[in-house]
Amino acid sequence: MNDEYPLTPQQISNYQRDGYIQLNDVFTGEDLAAFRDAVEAGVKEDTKNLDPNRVKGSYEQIFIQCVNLWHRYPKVKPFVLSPKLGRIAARLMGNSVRIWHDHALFKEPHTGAKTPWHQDTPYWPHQQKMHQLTIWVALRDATIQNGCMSFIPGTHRMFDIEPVNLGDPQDLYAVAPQTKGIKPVTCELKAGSVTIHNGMTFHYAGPNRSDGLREAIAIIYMPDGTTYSGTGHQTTDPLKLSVGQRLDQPIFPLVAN
Ligand SMILES: O=C(O)CCC(=O)C(=O)O
Repeated sequence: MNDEYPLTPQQISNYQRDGYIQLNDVFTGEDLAAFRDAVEAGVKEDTKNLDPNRVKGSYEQIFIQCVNLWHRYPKVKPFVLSPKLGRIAARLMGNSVRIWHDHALFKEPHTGAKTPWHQDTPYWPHQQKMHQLTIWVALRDATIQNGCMSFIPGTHRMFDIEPVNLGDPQDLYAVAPQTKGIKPVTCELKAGSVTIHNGMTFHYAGPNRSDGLREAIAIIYMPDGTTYSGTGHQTTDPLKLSVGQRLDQPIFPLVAN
């Protein structure tokens, strides 16, 4: 789990050009099994009191989302804070990186709705928005049938687009007409492989039409030195930060230089 992933200069420049990249076999064998078991156990515990027959709102139909599992589950923590993932993030970003947060994203069989096209960084209370990135780890195979990720290359350079409301999305071309004509790329992943996207890159995942859960955990990194913008977010609201304050509190640990 702590070995160095052999990221090549070509992969780094492809990521910087396209705003996303796929890396295969980042976790394999016992490490993959331990990571998956730990996240599955955390999601099970977090959701144990939910009524399976409840009426789900439109956001909840997209996926079961459990934020910051690493805070609550000691077996998840070494994976989320792993130097291996941190080094990948730091090399792609070209900066020291802090954890912004993690979230397990489990799309339920048959009922899991699509994840609409969106950019991430506009949702976050950060004053700098260019370099945040997400490592999205497939804990089981992610396929077109069960809702793997797609990306629109180059859209990480498109700023000033209104954030998409995931629960009530508008058509992509209404929100971002400048994406017309750019062909999306869909990335099927074997379990243990990852996609990595810049927080400004438009991405999407289809509905889960399979019989099993689509199980992924997304770990989000921000450059060391990122400062607070003052807008609301569940991770920063309890901290009572001032606008302009650095996000360097213990819940945002530095994981790689
Ligand atoms: O897992 C999904 O369906 C979407 C994930 C996503 O939007 C993200 O990781 O930023």
